[in-house]
Amino acid sequence: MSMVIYAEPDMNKKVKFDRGEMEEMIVDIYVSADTLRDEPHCQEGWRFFDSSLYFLSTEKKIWESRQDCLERVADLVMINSREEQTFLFNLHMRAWIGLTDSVTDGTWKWVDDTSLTTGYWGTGQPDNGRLFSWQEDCVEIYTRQDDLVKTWNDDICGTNHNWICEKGM
Ligand SMILES: [Ca+2]
Ligand SMILES: [Ca+2]
Repeated sequence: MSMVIYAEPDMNKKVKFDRGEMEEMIVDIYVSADTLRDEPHCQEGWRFFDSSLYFLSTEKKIWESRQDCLERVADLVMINSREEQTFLFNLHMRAWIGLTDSVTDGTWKWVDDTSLTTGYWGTGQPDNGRLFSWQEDCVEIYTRQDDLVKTWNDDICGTNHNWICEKGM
């Protein structure tokens, strides 16, 4: 049923299809849409941005919600660019991201074990819970700030938050 449409270099020349051809093309478009919908990467709950898929939880869990991501063949989100940070900021979620210094205090590592290069910390963060006596080793993105490049906070890993998983396409 597939067909090839050749574009004429002469833009003034109108391309004509008869009714049968048009109907066939319309069927083709619907079939393609169905095929796309059935692809695993278009499953419900995932959002697409710049060659990654993101799962936004509706539940809240401790940072080890990471397990949920691993079960989805993904991992907690790693924020690798300002564009990605902007995308996540615009979701207006407060959620765990895949960054922690639980191995060596003060050394921030992404879940794939790469070191943090550019962080989008909130003002005064990370503070390791400075005002209190606990350790804050896990990072959340939060939405109270207006400045989209100042939205991370280190928090206690045992706190319950939503979480965001990411997987590459
Ligand atoms: Ca990423
Ligand atoms: Ca903090």
